[in-house]
Amino acid sequence: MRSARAIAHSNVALAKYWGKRDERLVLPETGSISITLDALWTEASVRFGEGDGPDLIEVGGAPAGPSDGRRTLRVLDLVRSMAGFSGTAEVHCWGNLPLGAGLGSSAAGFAAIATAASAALGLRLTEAEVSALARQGSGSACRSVPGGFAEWLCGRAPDGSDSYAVRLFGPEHWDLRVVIAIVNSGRKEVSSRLGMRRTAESSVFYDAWRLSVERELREVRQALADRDLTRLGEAAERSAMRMHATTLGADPPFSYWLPATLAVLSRVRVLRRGGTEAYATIDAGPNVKVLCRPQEVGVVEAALRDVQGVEDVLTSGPGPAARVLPA
Ligand code: 2P0
Repeated sequence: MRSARAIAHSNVALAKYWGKRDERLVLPETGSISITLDALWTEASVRFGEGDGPDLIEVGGAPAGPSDGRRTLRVLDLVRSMAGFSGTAEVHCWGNLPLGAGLGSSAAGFAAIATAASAALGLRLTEAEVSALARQGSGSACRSVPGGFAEWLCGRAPDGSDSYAVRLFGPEHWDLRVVIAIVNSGRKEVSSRLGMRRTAESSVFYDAWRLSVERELREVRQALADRDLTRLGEAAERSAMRMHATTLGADPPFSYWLPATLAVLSRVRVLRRGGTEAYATIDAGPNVKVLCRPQEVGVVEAALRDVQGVEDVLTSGPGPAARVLPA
């Protein structure tokens, strides 16, 4: 039976990816670094059969939307071509992540699909090759393949062969926590893909962003190596604020933030003034992710729950690599 099941966890970038140098191959303008989230995951089961009917792609029991469907097909076609196989595929994904809310559903989903699909056809790929495959479903997915604290290497090769993620440290390296304030778990109006395209093409701040990334990558790498929360948190906040600043400089301008996003940012600063080390980062959505130490999770969770407009709060530690599950 040509089938396999895999699990992958979502991730949050500490140094953000925002913009592509190649849309088709999903090659980034810059490198990025993330922490994998143990608490947020997607499972994918992939089954290949003989025959030439259409592929079936389901997410959470319903047919995948056009964008997810197209991107899944791209990953399946790459796997089929590597394996010299031309049959049809059936893909089912499920997990505990709201879709398109900036909580990394596509990162976990495409990491799980790439892992399961390559295993189902018996391809013996390296972790880097699976990561490059996941990247072509969704850029941030490449970082969920090695898991832990991962760096997506920007790469230079026009074919993208050197653009994949590597594990800087495993999840056991640092018991950091990410407390997520859910402000809105609905699908965002501007997808990440469109948002970063519009920004890279039209934002008057985009060049400044691109030039600022190298320093943040160095800072984040060093802070992770030293387990230095102050250095990590400050770099992660700068990266997030600068990424979001580029959206205001786009034409037409846009923002992923809601009023409660700003209220949470303000509460995080109040926490810091009170001596709790907490630092905020925000992805392509209104929800805020707060980095802190395990012993301060209770204080941070309570503070975020208290902010008007926060619907829910959930906490995660660092998560593992994507892996094939027993049949
Ligand atoms: C990141 N984000 O580094 C950045 C920060 C959102 C903000 O990667 O077009 O779903 O599929 O490569 O990976 C979200 O965008 O976009 C993302 P595509 P993706 O995590």
